[in-house]
Amino acid sequence: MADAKALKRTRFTDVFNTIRDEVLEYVKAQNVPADALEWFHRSLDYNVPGGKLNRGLSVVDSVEILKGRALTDEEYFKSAVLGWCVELLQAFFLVSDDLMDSSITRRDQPCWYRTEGVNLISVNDAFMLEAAIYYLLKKHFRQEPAYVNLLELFLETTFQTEIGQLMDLITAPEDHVDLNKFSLEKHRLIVVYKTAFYSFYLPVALAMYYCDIPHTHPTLPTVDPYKLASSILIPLGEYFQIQDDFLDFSGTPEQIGKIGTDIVDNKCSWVINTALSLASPAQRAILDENYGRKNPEAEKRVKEVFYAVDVPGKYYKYEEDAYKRINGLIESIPVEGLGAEGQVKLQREVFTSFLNKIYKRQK
Ligand code: GPP
Ligand code: MG
Ligand code: MG
Ligand code: MG
Repeated sequence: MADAKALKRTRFTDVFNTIRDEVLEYVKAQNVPADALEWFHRSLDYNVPGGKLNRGLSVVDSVEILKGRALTDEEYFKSAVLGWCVELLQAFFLVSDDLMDSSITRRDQPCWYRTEGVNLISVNDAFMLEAAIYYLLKKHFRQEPAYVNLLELFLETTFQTEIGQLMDLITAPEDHVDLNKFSLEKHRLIVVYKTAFYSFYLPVALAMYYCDIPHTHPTLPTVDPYKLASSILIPLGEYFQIQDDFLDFSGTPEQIGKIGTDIVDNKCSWVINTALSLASPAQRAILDENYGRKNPEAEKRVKEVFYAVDVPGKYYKYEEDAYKRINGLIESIPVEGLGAEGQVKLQREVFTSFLNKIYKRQK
């Protein structure tokens, strides 16, 4: 089992080497100097392949489940290219997010902007990671009927994520802490936009477009499979970001590969919102005085309140409830799949496979 997983990763990572070289070839053909080419090469290697690859692999897994058979080499390669496009989008977001969140480490290494000689050049590096997506889409999908759908999906999802990031940032001003501005409703809105669309809906919808699943069909006039997919994947994404918020506070850097910054950054996270709903007036006063302050002692006092009101207990309960609720949503898809006769159908397993990748995750 573990071996099958490792093999899957290796096959997928092999495709990264191919697409990275294609992108670099393109840049080289513009006659850019060797130092610029080498810089972009380092940025790609440093920022793209080192994560858990859940999003990228989910594109490939979803295509396989939808087709209901092993993929041909060409189908595998193309699905993997789409998967790497999602990972490139993620790299673009993370390089930018770490700068905006003043983060220290990511994926067990210093954040890119903190490495030797990079700093604000990372803004341009992030743009180039994004641009690589559109180069690859054009190169590999220009001739396919799904091309415009794939393109629009990347563009729309990027916009949604940026809207989410804006809400995340302005709800967490650096110089003014006001916990009255936080609420679980606000949190939900932020995380759906900043995380759920790009991390969950995007990989599955890409797989569906690649398999030419239509939005509507004469034999299913009322159900749009993309809408149904979204109605499951957005709650799944919300659950995932709540895990991210919880791990930011409770996980060790060795475990999660990054140093949590949410308390110091004054973030409207699930953890602070949960603690606010449980705190006594005295505990509330400690949170008001110490949350969002750039000092380790204050951060420690906030964490003590989080433990005192048993945020971890609340979280474990939330996780069980979310798992059950999402499984219930998945059951809204007919057992035989949803779609027109004789065409590729949306299957429950697309969602259970994604859910099981993240259930009880520790990093
Ligand atoms: C996760 O937030 C959301 C993103 C990484 C999207 C960023 C979007 C941009 C348009 C830049 P997070 O800050 O909680 O993630 P992490 O904990 O990994 O830093
Ligand atoms: Mg961050
Ligand atoms: Mg952030
Ligand atoms: Mg986080």
